Amino acid sequence: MSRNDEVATRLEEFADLLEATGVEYKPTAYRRAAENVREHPAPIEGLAAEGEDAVAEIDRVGDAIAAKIVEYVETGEIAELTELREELPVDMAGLTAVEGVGPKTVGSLYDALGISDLDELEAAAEAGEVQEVSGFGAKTEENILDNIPFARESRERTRLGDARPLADDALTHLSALDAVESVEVCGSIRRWKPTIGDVDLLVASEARDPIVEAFTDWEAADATIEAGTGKASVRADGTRVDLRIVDPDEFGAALQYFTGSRAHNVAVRNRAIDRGLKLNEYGLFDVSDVEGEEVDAGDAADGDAEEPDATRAGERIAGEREAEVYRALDMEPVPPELRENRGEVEAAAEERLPVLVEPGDLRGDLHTHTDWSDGGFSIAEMARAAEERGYDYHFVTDHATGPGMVGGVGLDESEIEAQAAAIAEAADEVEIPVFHGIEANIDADGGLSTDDETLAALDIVVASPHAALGQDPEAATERLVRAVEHPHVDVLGHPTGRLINERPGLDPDVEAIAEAASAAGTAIEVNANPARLDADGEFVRAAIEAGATIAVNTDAHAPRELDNARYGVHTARRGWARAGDVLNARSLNGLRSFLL
Ligand code: DGT
Ligand code: CA
Ligand code: CA
Ligand code: ZN
Repeated sequence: MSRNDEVATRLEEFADLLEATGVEYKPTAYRRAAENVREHPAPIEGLAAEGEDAVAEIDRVGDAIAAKIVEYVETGEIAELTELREELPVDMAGLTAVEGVGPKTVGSLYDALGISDLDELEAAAEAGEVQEVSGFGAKTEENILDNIPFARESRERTRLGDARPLADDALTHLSALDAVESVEVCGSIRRWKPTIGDVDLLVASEARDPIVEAFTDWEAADATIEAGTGKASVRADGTRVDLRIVDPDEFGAALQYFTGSRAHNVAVRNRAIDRGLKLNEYGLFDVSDVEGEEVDAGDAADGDAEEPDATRAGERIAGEREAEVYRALDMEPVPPELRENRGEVEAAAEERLPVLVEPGDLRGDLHTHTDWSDGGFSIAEMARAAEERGYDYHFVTDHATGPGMVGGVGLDESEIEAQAAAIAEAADEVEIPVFHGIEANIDADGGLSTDDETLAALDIVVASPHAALGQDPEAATERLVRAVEHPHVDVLGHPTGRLINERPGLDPDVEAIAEAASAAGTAIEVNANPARLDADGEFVRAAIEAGATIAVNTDAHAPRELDNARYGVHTARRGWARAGDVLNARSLNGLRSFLL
């Protein structure tokens, strides 16, 4: 964590505590200041050393906040914040992770019932005490109880979009070491799961201690959890990062083992046992000549290994390269995204694994925003960013007005019409064609918030749910099916509306939507924003099995967000998507014939 991040986090904590104690306006000022400190290009400790005036030069940082920042950098604490913490000793982050519980609620519940963490909140809600507090009711209490499990889980898992850049940074750091022959991420992050418990790294080297030392010295490491021989764990940005170092000739087997998932590994290991072989993190071994005691006879006899026999006994037949491990088991090498034991082991054995879509297959983005709605950049700036990424075409789909669009963000019919000319003008500034679309809102009943005549004139209509996201599954399914069947809708955008670790979103019958999308010729979006990853892998798989088309879109509100496309592609791969399944992997002509 950079010092800017650290200071911003303190300011945000300050804001929450102020809000919880009933202070008005100030919390907003602290949050805005925090955001700008976090984004500020210069290190905050440098500015603090120059004094309060230098700190107050940061946009939205006033004198009072600047003084607190200098105090923090100089002394490691802010006296007023320390007092607030004593006044309100609560697990703010844990409690506010519950949807519907904000700092103010935390303050009220602490005052009335002394609730300081999730366990106490759950106990009080179960005992019916929460609904007795003024301002709360039975419904609020029920919602709190419903949302606690999600909050617990979200506290334990990191978004892929936060963990992946961290892992990439660790890879860069480790691969620069002379003693390192290979380095890879493994675990859930290599499988591109939307959330990850911890980051797993694997290094191939003859060396041990110097690598452990370099790892614990990694700039992003805030604390060392353990540093052993050939193994170490650190905490970085609040996430645990595990490193294992193995000999180069065992790297492939270790990579296979530590990539998981556990269920995939059990299935692969059982295939090995069926062939008289033994697979573990050290290699694939022929154990037919090994005396009974050296092999775990139990596993071999049962033909079912929940846990591997972790010895090097037997004749090693593969281990240096991961692909060889699979091939020696008469399987195609299985792409990490598929390793969830959902039929990939059988498919690999029968050589019918799909050739999955790759990041380089995308030819354009079908869902992007500009400063006409809530984006931060002009049409031309966004189009240029698409062109710079080598895309063949670019689609602008600003928000239409409607439910969930607060503060006049969305465009009404006349503004949409006016935007057409602006798009044509911006298109002159780039070499690639720029198209005019809209992100329409799907109302609670499945209708759209924009009239048909306006929609008919556009190049593309992405329709997405933004409000009424707590609907029951039946209503959600009906709503989304109706939207998919709307004659002008081309793409169903972020179908569930989930925000990972923040809100669960809709829980529709994905098969029903997949069938409807296939029949109507509407594509289902994989929204690549790492806070969304929506549709997820399972939804994508249902869509493809139903014969529907997928679109991988970033929903970018800024040029750099176009780089999130990789998260969408890997999510689509988790759903077994091939390039042919992806609408924006098509040429402009192919795309046009779909949109007509
Ligand atoms: P996560 O971190 O919760 O998102 O999920 P993973 O899959 O990264 O799990 P993690 O970090 O506990 O372990 C990484 C991989 O290593 C896991 O997918 C399978 C393998 N593995 C680790 N420990 C064991 C074990 O005790 N038994 C088996 N069968 N596999 C293990
Ligand atoms: Ca992990
Ligand atoms: Ca781990
Ligand atoms: Zn949206």
